[in-house]
Amino acid sequence: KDISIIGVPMDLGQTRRGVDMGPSAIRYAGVVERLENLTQTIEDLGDIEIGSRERTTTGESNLKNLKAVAEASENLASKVDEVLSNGRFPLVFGGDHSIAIGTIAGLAKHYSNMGVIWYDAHGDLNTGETSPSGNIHGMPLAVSLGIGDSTLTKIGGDHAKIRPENIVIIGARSLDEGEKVLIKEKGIKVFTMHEIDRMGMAAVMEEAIAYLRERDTDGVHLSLDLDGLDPHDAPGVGTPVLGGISYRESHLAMEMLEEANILTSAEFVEVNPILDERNKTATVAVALMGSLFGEKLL
Ligand code: DIR
Ligand code: MN
Ligand code: MN
Ligand code: MN
Repeated sequence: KDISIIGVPMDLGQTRRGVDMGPSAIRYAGVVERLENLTQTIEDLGDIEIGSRERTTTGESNLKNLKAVAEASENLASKVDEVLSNGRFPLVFGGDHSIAIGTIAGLAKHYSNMGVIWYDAHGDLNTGETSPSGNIHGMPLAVSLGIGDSTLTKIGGDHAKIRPENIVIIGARSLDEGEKVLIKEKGIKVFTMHEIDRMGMAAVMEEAIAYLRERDTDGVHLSLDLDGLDPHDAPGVGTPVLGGISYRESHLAMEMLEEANILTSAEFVEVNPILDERNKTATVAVALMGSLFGEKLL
């Protein structure tokens, strides 16, 4: 794989400061050095431009910082589109999870039946109506389905970017009521922590990969929110939830994705070095990327 790194220093999709430093923290943890021997080539395209940084307090929408998030998403979508046009693998670093709106909008220019693996404690399926927080980082999966505020759903074209039956959520343990309704209504495949505990991560990943293969996807995107992991292993996140996926289980998941050779893009989000313990969470992210791009124990 020829990888192009895109940093997105975005913190406007939620209210805790520091997640905009995620891309720096991941670079500091040595991502290029770690991956450069595993892949054919790796280039770092630097960070994309984040629009007007002032936070909107009032406005016509209950979505926080809507305009700035939309602007940044447009920039990111163009950059992801460009990387794919060059035949390269986009590897995106967040920033909060609202950046997935732009990543997926860019990917959708190249894939018409894309699969998405959403590795997260949360569903990120809220809309302005169902959101308990107004934080856009809780909405990107809904937006990518074409559900939610039109300022966001129209980014990259006024159409749904992905199909509900092409989504697999892994690690869910904090779903809002409206998200549960949407999951059932749309028939979205979810492996909650219950299934991970019960089946084990190996069986979960086998099923997830087989499920996406059956859908005849033309590309598969991994959107990995570090809060999918247990806070013990990934403490540097804005919304930690106890009882998460372990470090080892996460490595296994990455190794199985690498073996299956189905991924065409990936993003690692919600790394917040201000809330972290000595850059542990970025270090974990980089270690997982090692497995994802072919590092072997022996
Ligand atoms: C919550 C938290 N469901 C919300 N979402 C988070 O604000 O919509 N997503 N933290 O990663
Ligand atoms: Mn998320
Ligand atoms: Mn999350
Ligand atoms: Mn541990």
